[in-house]
Amino acid sequence: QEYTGLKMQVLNFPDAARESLASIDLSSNKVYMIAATLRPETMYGQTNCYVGPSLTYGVYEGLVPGELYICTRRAASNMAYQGLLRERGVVRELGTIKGQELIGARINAPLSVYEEVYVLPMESVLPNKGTGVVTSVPSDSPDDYATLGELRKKAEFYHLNPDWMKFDPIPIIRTPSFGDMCAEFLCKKLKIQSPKDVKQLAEAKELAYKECFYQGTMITGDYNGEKVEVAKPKVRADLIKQDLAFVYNEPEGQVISRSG
Ligand code: ZZB
Repeated sequence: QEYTGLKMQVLNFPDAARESLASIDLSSNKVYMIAATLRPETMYGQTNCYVGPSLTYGVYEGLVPGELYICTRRAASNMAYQGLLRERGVVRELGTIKGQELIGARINAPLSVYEEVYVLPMESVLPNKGTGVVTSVPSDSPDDYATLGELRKKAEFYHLNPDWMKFDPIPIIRTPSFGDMCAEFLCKKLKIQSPKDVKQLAEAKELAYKECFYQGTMITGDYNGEKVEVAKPKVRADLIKQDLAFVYNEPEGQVISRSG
C-alpha cells in the first residue's frame, strides 16, 4: 500500500504532552505528526486529526536535521528502511507518548481551509496500519464524519473542549450519486448512528472511495473543476514538492483491516 505521509506540524502541545516529552527539545525542533492518507486530494477539507488514545507513539528524527516525527514505532521502522528517517535502517526513539496525551494539540493541516486544527481521539485507529495518525476529512470519510459527530455530542463525557471540534465539514468533491459531501450523505443513507456501526461504516467507505475516485469532480482548491482521478496525483505531487508530505509505503501483508 502506498500512502502519502502528511506532515502536520505541532504548533502547541498540551501540558500532558510536554511532561511526557520533557527530555526532548520541542522548541528548537519542528515537530510533526505524520498522518498516513490514501486521499491527498481531500486535504482541503481537513477539520482535525485523530490518534488512538490508548496507542503509544514515538518521536523520531526526520531526514532533515531539526525535524522530529511523531508516529507509531512500527511505522518509524518502515520509514527507517525507506530512508525517511535520519539514518537509513536505524530507528532511534527519542521518547514515547500516549495518544491520550496528544489530544488537544494544535497542529497545522497542510492545504486545509482550516489552517490550524486540533488532535482528537478515535477508538478505531488501528495500531498496525499507516502511522497511527489519521487526518480527518469528515466531508468525504464516513469514519471521520461519524467520530466527529459522536465527539461533538458527548464532548463533556470525553473531556474535550468544544473549541477543538468547531470546524464544520466543507464540500470539496462533487459526485453524481452522493452529492457534495458524500460521507454525510452515506452516513444518513445507511443510518449510521455512531462509530460503533462498524459494518455500515465499512460499506460506506467502500462506496465513497469508488464514487469519489471514478465519478468525483473537485469543487475547491488548486484543481477546481478537474476530475478527482486527475487531480489526485497532482495534489500529491504538490504536497511533496512543498515538503509538506512524503511517499510512505506499507509492506505487503502488514496491513490489517477492521472490516475483515
Ligand atoms: C484522509 C482521508 C479522506 C481518508 C477521505 C479516507 C477518506 P483503508 O482504505 O482502509 O486502507 N487511516 C489511515 N491509517 C489508519 C489507521 N491506522 N487506522 C484507521 N484508519 C486509518 O484506509 C485508508 C484510510 O484510512 C486513510 O485515508 C486514512 O483516512 C485512514 F475522504 O486519509 B484517509 C472513503 C474514505 N475517505
